[in-house]
Amino acid sequence: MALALRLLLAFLVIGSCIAADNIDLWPMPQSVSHGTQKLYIKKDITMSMVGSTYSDEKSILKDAFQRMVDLITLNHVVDGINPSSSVLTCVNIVVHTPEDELSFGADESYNLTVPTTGDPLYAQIEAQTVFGALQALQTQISLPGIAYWLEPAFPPFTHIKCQQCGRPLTCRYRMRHYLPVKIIKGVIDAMAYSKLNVLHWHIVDEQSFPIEIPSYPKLWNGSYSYSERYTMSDAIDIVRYAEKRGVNVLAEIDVPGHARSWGVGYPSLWPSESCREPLDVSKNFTFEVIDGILSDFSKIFKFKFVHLGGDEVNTSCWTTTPHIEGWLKNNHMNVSDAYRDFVLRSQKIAISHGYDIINWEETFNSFGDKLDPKTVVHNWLGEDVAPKVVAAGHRCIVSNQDKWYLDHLDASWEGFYMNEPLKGINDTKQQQLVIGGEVCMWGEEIDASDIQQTIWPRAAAAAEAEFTSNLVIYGSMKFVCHSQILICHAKECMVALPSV
Ligand code: CP6
Repeated sequence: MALALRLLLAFLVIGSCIAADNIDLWPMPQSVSHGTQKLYIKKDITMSMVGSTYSDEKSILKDAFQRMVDLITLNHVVDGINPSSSVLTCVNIVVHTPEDELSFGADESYNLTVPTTGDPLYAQIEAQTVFGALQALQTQISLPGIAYWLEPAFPPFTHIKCQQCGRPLTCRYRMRHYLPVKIIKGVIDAMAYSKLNVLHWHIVDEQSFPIEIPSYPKLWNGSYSYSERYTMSDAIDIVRYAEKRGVNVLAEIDVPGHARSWGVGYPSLWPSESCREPLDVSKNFTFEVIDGILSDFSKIFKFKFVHLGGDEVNTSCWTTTPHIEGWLKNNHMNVSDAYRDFVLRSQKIAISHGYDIINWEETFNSFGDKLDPKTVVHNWLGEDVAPKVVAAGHRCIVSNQDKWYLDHLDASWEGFYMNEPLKGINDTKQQQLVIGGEVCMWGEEIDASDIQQTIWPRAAAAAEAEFTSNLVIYGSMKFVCHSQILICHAKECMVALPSV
């Protein structure tokens, strides 16, 4: 019944609209239509929630609305105009479910209608979840006709419908320089503008272990410096900040490679003083530490998934360190077996803390048949892997580095726009296993001073390509994905900075 009513409503509204021509929105929603009469916004525009079953106890909508008003005032204050035509005084937001947890696959669809008549004149947002309503507010900020504060604007009657919107891209930056919390929040703001909905935070890498882990308090001895650290409350702050903008935070610990920094505080995690990665596979302590980290993570990072890395593992330290070599022999294992067992044991630990797992594609390439079937395989090397992953029944995130790596500074935004994450996947069921696309900003090339201008606008091109590609570019594409920004830390890049 509810569905029938919704369909009827959608039909009536669309039926009464004029087709969209030249409205500038990015990413472009599924459908947009507008008229030609001028519209003004009242300076003290208010928000209401008449008809909502959602109560906004966490103040998600109220705060988003305030941000919208602040942005519009910041950018477009025009004094001294006494509007003679329509003035928008209120935005009524109808959310149909009380849920306020940002779950994976949350329904972010919305309808946004901005009429030009009515007393009082109010815009109406209708969404299934508060996160759909957030996306609608974001669209409303971006509307050319509305974005001009008390200035005549062109789209009079505007109706926007977004079904699959909200969405998805997974960008990530992983940084080889420490990024202050404020900078990360700035990236999250910009992600929300483009409707990217997952921040993939690659917190730890070879060169730096910047996050506080109460279970193993010496781990962050491996940070660059005392000031280049995140406390638990910084992490909670980031997660909460992101959540309020409809962005999930996917945390990564990259094991067993890329983990040299762990041993600064606990040297027994290294195979030896002279050979420091991958993590010592032969010691139970290694897995106790992983358990401690994931236990602490589970109190902060509430997203359904955790990323366990698994890429670029060079096992030569395992065969050249006598005690590990002996352990391998006693257990009748070669290094490939040990790599596989390391990843699978880490997966079990993460699952015991309630997480679903994401691993980089090398794990699939090396022992795909042994991976937990729920594992999401994260592509990065090339275009030919995703088809194999989904044919094997695994879910996949696509980040093919030939087209979608932001740290390839010469890669153009057109290239980001044109990437086809479903290339080579023709079966509809298999296409649905591609749960996301992710554009990647690794930290070697950027620091706090230039991360934003390096990520954007190319990440926004990828964000829009995913939304609308079924309408605009790729006939067959239906793509629901999520967005991530990967942050990680590496020291070698710091030498590239001019010394002061
Ligand atoms: N760091 C880690 C990196 C990369 C990976 N893992 C990487 C290497 C080359 C390219 C992109 C990313 N910098 N820990 C691989 C996933 Cl082109």
